[in-house]
Amino acid sequence: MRRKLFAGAAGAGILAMSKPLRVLAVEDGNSAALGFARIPEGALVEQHLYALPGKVPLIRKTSRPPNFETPLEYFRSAITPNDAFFVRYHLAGISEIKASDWTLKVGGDSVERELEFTLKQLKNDFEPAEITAVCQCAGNRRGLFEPHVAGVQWGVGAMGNALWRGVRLKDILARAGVKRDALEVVFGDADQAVIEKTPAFIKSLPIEVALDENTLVAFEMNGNPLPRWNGFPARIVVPGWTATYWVKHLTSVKAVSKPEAGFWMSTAYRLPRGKFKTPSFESQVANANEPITTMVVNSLITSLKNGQQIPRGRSIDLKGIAWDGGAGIDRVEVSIDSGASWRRAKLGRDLGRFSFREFTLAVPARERGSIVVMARATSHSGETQVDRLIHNPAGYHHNAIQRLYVEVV
Ligand SMILES: Nc1nc2c(c(=O)[nH]1)N[C@H]1C(S)=C(S)[C@@H](COP(=O)(O)O)O[C@H]1N2
Ligand SMILES: [Mo]
Repeated sequence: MRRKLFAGAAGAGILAMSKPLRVLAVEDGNSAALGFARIPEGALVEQHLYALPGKVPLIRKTSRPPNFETPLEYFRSAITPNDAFFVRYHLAGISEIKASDWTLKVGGDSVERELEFTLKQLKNDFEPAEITAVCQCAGNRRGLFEPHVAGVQWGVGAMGNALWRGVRLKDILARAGVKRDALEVVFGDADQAVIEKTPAFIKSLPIEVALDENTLVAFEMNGNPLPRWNGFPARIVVPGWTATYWVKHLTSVKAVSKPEAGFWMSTAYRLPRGKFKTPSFESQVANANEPITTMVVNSLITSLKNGQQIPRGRSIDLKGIAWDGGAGIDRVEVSIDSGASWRRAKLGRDLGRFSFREFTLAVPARERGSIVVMARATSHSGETQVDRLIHNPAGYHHNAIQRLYVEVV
């Protein structure tokens, strides 16, 4: 397979190809504008919109590796457009793979036989499968953590929701024959570290999650080939699980009988044990910590900005999206009295339990003064958003309830 680096080799790479910088208006991604506490100095203060090739201007966090966040306005509908979908990479060297050169290798000590598939074979020889699912970085909203934690200082847009289409990973693995001793399935690895010591981006999933009928090797997103920044030509889609497992530019799948021990499993993307009620990735649990797994329930108000003025007698039009780790959204409640009382918002069309779910509620603005507006999502499993942030060292799972102030004038 031929590979070409397109983003890391030269510092000028992305910059040279991109449209000119545009300064982002303060309110666009600013945490205060979204009703979260003021962020530490330097964290989200400097934000610029920047257009990678094939993308609309996104909020730039870092250029090498490319980390770009989706602006709020694109979350006003349940499906995130491909050209506005966020971009997250750990390593600066990203492979540019030609579809005609690409193959997927299937192996590992827990398969009966090694196989290799071209894209054409995957498309022609397997039953197609599709699912609408949220791809959310574990560190989405990290920049809103107080106290501050290190890492990419994401605002609210390190996520997106798309219709993914491809084939089931379980069907691919079945061709290779999975042995009884299979413990995990390991995914790699197309990115190249520019600094040689950085370990390759390799992730694994528990065998039962890899064999779940919803876990896909996807080639399409919203009816088009995956954008190159989002994993062209193929990526893993693990509905409900945080996006760290959604390996892009997938080239290899291995069923193995021992836990994957690389840095990206053993050290990165871990949570203190027992802090969250998400399922455990049992073969990877250590004394103090365990890998992050599924997403926690969350919501985002997309129709209001902090400090927005609303004429008395009009209504406060509350709109937003809610999502969780796969139970599906049961309800979104809204409060306009700092959480003293709650009323149910109307839910939008159900695109499946892994999708964003829109919500709306119009509340009459009867009296002058400032109002605290909050939205709280609850999943079908009864999980609800937290009042206070659950702190953890790497800044994952921020699902504290948003508080926006609006002025009725
Ligand atoms: N090849 C590759 N795949 C990857 C990553 C990466 O660095 N390299 N990062 C993961 C993480 S942490 C996230 S949040 C998602 C981001 O997906 P996106 O860039 O399509 O939005 O990709 C995942 N897959
Ligand atoms: Mo991530």
